[in-house]
Amino acid sequence: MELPAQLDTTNRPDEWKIEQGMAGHKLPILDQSESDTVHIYPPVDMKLTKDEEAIASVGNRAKLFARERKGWKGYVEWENYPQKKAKAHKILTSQTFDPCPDFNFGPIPGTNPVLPGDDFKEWHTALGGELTTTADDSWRCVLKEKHPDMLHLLQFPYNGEPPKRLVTSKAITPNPSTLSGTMVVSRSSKKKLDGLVHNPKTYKFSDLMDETKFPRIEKTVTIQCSGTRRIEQISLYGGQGDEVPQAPWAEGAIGTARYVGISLKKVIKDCGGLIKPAKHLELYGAETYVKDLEVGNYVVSVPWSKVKANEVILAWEMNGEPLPKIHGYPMRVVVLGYIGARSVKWLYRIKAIENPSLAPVQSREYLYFNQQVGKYNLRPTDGIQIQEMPVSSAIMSPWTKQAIVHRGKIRCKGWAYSGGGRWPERVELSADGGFSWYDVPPEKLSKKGKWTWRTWEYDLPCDVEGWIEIVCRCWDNSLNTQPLNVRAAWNWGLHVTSSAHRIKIYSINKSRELTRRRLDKYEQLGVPLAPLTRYEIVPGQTDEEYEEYWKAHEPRDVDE
Ligand SMILES: Nc1nc2c(c(=O)[nH]1)N[C@H]1C(S)=C(S)[C@@H](COP(=O)(O)O)O[C@H]1N2
Ligand SMILES: [Mo]
Repeated sequence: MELPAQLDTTNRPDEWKIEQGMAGHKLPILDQSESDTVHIYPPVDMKLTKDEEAIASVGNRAKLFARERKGWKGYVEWENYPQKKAKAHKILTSQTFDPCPDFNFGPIPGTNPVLPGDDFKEWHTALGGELTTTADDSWRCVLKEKHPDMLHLLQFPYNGEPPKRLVTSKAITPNPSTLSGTMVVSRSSKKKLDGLVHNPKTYKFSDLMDETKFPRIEKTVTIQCSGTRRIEQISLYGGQGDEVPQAPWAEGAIGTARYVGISLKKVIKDCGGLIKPAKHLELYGAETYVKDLEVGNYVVSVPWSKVKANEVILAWEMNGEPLPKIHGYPMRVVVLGYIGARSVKWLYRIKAIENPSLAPVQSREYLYFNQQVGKYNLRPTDGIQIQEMPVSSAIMSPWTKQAIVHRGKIRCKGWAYSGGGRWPERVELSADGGFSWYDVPPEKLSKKGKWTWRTWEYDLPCDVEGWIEIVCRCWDNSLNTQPLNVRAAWNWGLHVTSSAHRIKIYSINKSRELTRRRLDKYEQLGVPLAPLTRYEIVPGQTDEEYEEYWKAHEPRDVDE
């Protein structure tokens, strides 16, 4: 019989995957709101459009979007020029762009960089002028400044994390994670402090270095991105992170470094102090930020109470060196105990204002929503502005799905952190999915610090053979701890994965006689242990052992 070349089927080519629950997101959205169900398919073959006339009417982009300051490559000022913002908006809305590939439902590309960030790149080139080469400049800077082993999650705006083995190798991260766009700017320029202060001033870099006016502060600080461990939320349910596209962070979006700088409070005092009703400080970073096709600079705010407590630092040195470009050269803000997003890089202006900033990074992103808030019922006012991170922790070694041969103890390593000036007081590990817990002994935790994480190591007792779930959780000094499951903290913004960290491990337990003898046999015969799931080459029992067993025990069958 001739075999048919093609199956005679009406199935779609991915029918099996859909039936197996692996591609349900490829199905049409079902609209059951009326008596007849309607299938809503994504548009096919969407043609990209471009209204050349509208774009040309905006004017000469090289002039419009020119460099704002000498030496500050890539800096276009938006916040001072509403008309310029409107023109940029017009350019971006007069054309359509290829949608970024969605990876929420997988597969996440296995490449490095993982995601190119095409949206952000295209918006920059569409705006043109000074921004034409920003994406390339940024990537060039990454390759020059970052550790060669970085895992680049998003090429532009740059997001990257060190591999796990480097994250906790030292209490001070040798080369911390970087989580944002890159600017190439110079020191020879001024910072402006204005808004609701008595004497608005402009400072040269050297003015701020004047130690008689502004005493130096040196602090070891952990900066954690609110997207840390986002990958666990993504793997559970698709959502919408803020960055474009949302970076699939693992446990490395956190780093600890020693910063040198001055307290922002002193600078405000130097401007004669705040004028009523000022209660917040708006911080301006020089690079271009796009949100919903609206263009601006990177702007957030911190409350005066935080500044007043000397917990907001203007820093220029990191780990004994001038700030690397990618970490904000020449000057960045370091907000102690707040999420990374508030520690503005490439700082050029500070403005005293009454209410938290209306800029998108403060008011429309980095919000923590209730689980029942999603794409179609989301209002920014319903989200909590994320400032202090809750207590969290992560197991950095071993990796999930790894098999481990051990003698009753599994060596684990990781970090623990709490925001807002709280610190990890106890780290606990469970080898049985979170039913029973062991303390990491205090001497196995790195030193306490008000603004820093603690790294830890522990030989976790494990009595069993087979798949186990190791769980890690931390208690901070205020007795806050972590929810036990990702779902409990899942949110549409994919922020703050602070649930206890769970990994699955296959335990090959040599403290068990049977396993030990078996592994010896593998060794004698020179049969490799890996891979785990390969069929047996060394039989579990010889025929003689099998017979012996039944001689010594009751038979399988019973007669009556
Ligand atoms: N100007 C500017 N500052 C920024 C960002 C940015 O995109 N632009 N990203 C922020 C975010 S989200 C984080 S987590 C931290 C990361 O700092 P690091 O790269 O030094 O780790 O920088 C913050 N400061
Ligand atoms: Mo971040």
